[in-house]
Amino acid sequence: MDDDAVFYQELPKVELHAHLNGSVSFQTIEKLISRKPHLNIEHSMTAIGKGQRRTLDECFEVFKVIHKLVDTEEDILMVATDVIREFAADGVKYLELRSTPREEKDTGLTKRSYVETVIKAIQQCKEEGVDIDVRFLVAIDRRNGTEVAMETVKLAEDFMLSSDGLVVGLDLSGDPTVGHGKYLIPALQKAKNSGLKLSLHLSEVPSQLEESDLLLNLPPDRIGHGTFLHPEVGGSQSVVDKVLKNNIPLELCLTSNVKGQTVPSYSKHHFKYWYQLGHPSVICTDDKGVFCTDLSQEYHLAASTFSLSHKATWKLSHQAIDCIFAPEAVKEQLRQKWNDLESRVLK
Ligand code: 6MZ
Repeated sequence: MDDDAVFYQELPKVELHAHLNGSVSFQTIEKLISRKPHLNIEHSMTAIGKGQRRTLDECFEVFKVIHKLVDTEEDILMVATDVIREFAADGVKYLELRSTPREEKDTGLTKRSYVETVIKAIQQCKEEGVDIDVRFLVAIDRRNGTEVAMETVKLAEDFMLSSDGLVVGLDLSGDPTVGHGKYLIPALQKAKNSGLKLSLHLSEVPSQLEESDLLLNLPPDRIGHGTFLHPEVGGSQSVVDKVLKNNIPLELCLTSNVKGQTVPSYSKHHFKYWYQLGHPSVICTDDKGVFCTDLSQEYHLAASTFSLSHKATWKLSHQAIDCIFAPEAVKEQLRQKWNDLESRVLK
């Protein structure tokens, strides 16, 4: 590793946008494939390598393949513990994982046991002493409509109360070209009223401005991607103003957007627009397994593309602490951790 790569690795980091099944590493996929050889799944079907690109539609096909490989409690436990250990090994000190509870009739997996298993993985890593604080966002897949969204909110509410603070919020994700967010507003409003934090994928594709405008009235606590919110790419100033007025942080995933072809190149990524405004912008991975990246690499790419000094990059990772969903006391602990590491990392 060159000196620069060492810096990004050692930089303490906060990861706020990581889909569990998109974060499964090569090694874990190998283990899953050997558990289920009859599926005839090859590794090339679960990841998008260096220099490769796919349409967003094709990315969503990849998730379907991974879901076939991850369909028992045992699989989920392995996947979640592996993913948490990998983030920790990459220097991530605080992680919010998100995942869509799934029911699998053939294996007896229920949505409730799905969430319980992710929580068990988090607790197991904690007991092992893995140096990372992990929280969970229960995800709504927009394609499944109003009723499922409401069920998911109820599940998240139950776990918010029973998981000892591990379930902190709700994510709205899934194929942005399917369904309309307006039908999900009652469920999202209910979640918000009960104290769940909301992170919503907004304007990941160009056609969603009207939907984003509606969902911003909730308002959400964070925005995933927000690629097409600003006027330079067909968005609107009034939508940008809503984001600014409510100071809603953006979760930005450079490699995911480049490989999924929603932005033409790293240098044209909307990180630039929001960062220049001084708006809270958090670098994240999205799907580190599918897009073959890690958070250190994403910070490295952002810094080299937008000429950020080590000091500016440190500030970026430090400011991400303000955007986490865990309570103020956790933020304080993390700030202390950053302080303790600063003189050694930021030489
Ligand atoms: C929107 C995405 C996504 O929930 O099974 N997901 N949703 N945009 C993206 N950009 C590439 N990447 C992942 O993880 C996989 C699921 O996360 C959402 C999709 O709903 C996908 O099926 P889980 O752990």
